[in-house]
Amino acid sequence: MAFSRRSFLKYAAMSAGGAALADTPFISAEARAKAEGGNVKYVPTSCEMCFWKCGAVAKVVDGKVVKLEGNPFHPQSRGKLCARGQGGIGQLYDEDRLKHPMIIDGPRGAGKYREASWDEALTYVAKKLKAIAAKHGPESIGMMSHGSPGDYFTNVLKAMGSHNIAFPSFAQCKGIRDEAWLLTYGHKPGSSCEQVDLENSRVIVLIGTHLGENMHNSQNQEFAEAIGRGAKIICVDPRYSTAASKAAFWLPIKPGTDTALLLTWINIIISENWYDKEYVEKYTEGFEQVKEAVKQYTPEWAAQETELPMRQIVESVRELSRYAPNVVVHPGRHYSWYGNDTQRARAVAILNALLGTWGRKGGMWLPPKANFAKFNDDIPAYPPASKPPLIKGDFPFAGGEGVTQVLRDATITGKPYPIKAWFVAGTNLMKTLPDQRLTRKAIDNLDFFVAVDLFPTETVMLADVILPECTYLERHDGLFKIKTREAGVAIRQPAVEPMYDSKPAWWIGSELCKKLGLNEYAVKGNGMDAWEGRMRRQAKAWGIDYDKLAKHTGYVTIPGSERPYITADNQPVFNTFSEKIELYSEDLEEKGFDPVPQYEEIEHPEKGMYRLIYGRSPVHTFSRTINTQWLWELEKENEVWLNKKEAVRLGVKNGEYVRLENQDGVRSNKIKTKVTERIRHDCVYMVHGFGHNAPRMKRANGSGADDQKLITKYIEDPITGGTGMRVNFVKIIKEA
Ligand SMILES: Nc1nc2c(c(=O)[nH]1)N[C@H]1C(S)=C(S)[C@@H](COP(=O)(O)OP(=O)(O)OC[C@H]3O[C@@H](n4cnc5c(=O)[nH]c(N)nc54)[C@H](O)[C@@H]3O)O[C@H]1N2
Ligand SMILES: Nc1nc2c(c(=O)[nH]1)N[C@H]1C(S)=C(S)[C@@H](COP(=O)(O)OP(=O)(O)OC[C@H]3O[C@@H](n4cnc5c(=O)[nH]c(N)nc54)[C@H](O)[C@@H]3O)O[C@H]1N2
Ligand code: SF4
Ligand SMILES: [Mo]
Repeated sequence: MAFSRRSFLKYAAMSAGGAALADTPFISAEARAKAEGGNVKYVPTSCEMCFWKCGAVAKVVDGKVVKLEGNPFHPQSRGKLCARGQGGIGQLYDEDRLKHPMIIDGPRGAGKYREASWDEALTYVAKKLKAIAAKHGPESIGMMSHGSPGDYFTNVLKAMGSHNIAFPSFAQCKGIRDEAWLLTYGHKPGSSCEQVDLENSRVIVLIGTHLGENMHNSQNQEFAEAIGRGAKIICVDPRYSTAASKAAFWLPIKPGTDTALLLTWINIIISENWYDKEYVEKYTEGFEQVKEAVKQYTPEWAAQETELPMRQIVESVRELSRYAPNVVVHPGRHYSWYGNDTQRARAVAILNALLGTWGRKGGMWLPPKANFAKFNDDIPAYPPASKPPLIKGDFPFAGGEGVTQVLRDATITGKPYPIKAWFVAGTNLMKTLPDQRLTRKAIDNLDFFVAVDLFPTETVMLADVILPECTYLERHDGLFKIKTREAGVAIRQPAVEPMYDSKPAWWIGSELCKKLGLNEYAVKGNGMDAWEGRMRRQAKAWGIDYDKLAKHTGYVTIPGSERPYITADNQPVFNTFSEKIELYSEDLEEKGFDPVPQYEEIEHPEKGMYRLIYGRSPVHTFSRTINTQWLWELEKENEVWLNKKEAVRLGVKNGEYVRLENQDGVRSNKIKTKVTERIRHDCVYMVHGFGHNAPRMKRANGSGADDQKLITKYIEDPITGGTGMRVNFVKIIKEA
């Protein structure tokens, strides 16, 4: 049975009172198992089918996971999991998983490997890495990672003296947005989740952000609640998305012109005096400069540029202003669109500031207040980097998470210095980075390539050594600091023992430290419970009851941490130079960029070509779930959305298979056409992640088409290094 967090809290307040929550037998995982009897276990843990990291509860019967449900205590799941979360069992029991360490036995790419023991594989990896570090310096070993395995291998690399570590969650995802908000507010718009108070919003603006397809659990629950309450949705998307279907205003914008709309909205708000004067005066700097800079952006001009009706542009922003500050312009998440994206994110940040949303009910909640004691289990300081890290490239506002493609470029060109080895964990680079030709070229240039993954993906099958991690349902990780409106701590712990010869990343990293002679960086203690020992020490340092977390609730709140709105004694803190919201950015100006965003026109496709745009399926996560039994059954292949008039012109029928060919002559796999009026005439859309070229992933291999294959062109954002990927044009090739 599943409870919503709300109804449970209500129940608890009626019966036991809030304080006894964790021990309420009704919900304690241990008590629940006891009540059911038999060979049943309930294990609270954290989902890793995507990075929302919902609290999940695994039901285990006779040593087998039979069900996953949402943890009612965890604010990111609220008693529910999305389809992918429930599908996690399919990942665990997928027969195509990597089962043993493997060492290459033939040329790279031929797919020939021999099984090895962990001892042999790790000894070999250590020997190779040491030799490369001795010859080229430790900085010549680069790492790319996504998700929880990253931390453990970051430790290995830094201990060796390399800081060339980059995460695609920066330059291919939300890094651009985060830096823009840091420049403006001195804060990211959220750490694990965006600080949007959708639950209480009266008007929600979504620029591209396709909630309902982008399926981050609690955010979608709040979105649904908001719609149920009658909140108005303004959805800006060239495609009639799920969110658009719930919207009061659907603005089918010409792709790539969003900044024109945003700057015009800002101009209208200022010239009509619809902005929050008191808020702007108290909390912001640079209003007058913004006012001047946006004067040129008139509704007439914007209507032409965006191909939206002028009335719609004005009416939508009037509605937005009417309910301010209890409104929010969603900061978005995936931001690497056109190569000028930092300024689009700045425009969104400025618009929110003028409406006074930061710290306001229905706007953006203020981050929770909690101090976690520093804990690193007495790991010694890392040696200094052997050479300055290259991962920020020439991008003045690239963040610490690094710019993946810079590492790739250095592997190809040897500049500013050569990268000779890659350590890749939990990311499918062939699908994740734009221009697969460059990714392949870089890999071919490597002296050594190690991959840690669950599956024999197209990237993994190019590695020299493959190390099989066990799934999140078979391992300890964390503890995780969770920052929603409140701060909390969540656990990940195994529901079952690792299958086959797979191991948790913490163990792999720790054993590798030992093989490298870096024992002081290994996890303290021996055996498979060493990491749990560390988690216990960490819980103690943080003042948290580990057993309560592990056996009963899976999540605990930090009391008193939740202070979401501005009040007289809860003032927002802006970590900018002026300690205010910087509408005008002197930081940007100093580096030669526009201090107030200006509109830049981009290239548009000629007739007969369509801009390739892409997004999410609610039942899949990127490329990682396509092979997952039940999720694959729900959606086996992607479709290409094509406007109906264009289809008639081309003679393409709904359901017909076609291929797409891009401006560089690169062709996709065949893909089914979805002929629809729900997309503009100048673009085509597909879900990212399909079209695997990975023969050992039997379900996923060859189903659907790969957007990344067609993304041979990308434009780097000069401010942050984000890779604009919606700059490729395709034509439709009918199958003979
Ligand atoms: N063309 C195009 N490119 C994109 C995007 C797009 O929409 N279109 N989206 C961008 C965005 S927003 C993001 S965030 C990135 C996502 O990029 P990635 O995170 O690289 O996405 P996936 O393709 O899912 O690859 C994840 C890999 O991790 C493995 N894996 C899954 N779970 C585990 C685990 O527990 N342990 C280990 N060791 N491995 C695991 C999977 O088997 C898979 O090989 O892609 C970016 N790139
Ligand atoms: N189910 C599921 N949910 C996920 C994920 C997943 O893999 N699966 N991944 C998660 C991750 S890491 C991320 S980063 C997010 C990504 O999700 P979002 O941040 O919501 O994704 P975007 O790529 O920004 O937006 C995709 C939408 O933008 C529209 N679009 C395309 N071009 C333009 C344009 O020029 N202007 C405008 N206004 N709209 C445009 C597309 O039609 C599509 O509806 O999703 C997260 N949620
Ligand atoms: S949103 Fe879905 S896939 Fe992501 S962590 Fe939550 S339940 Fe898992
Ligand atoms: Mo992302």
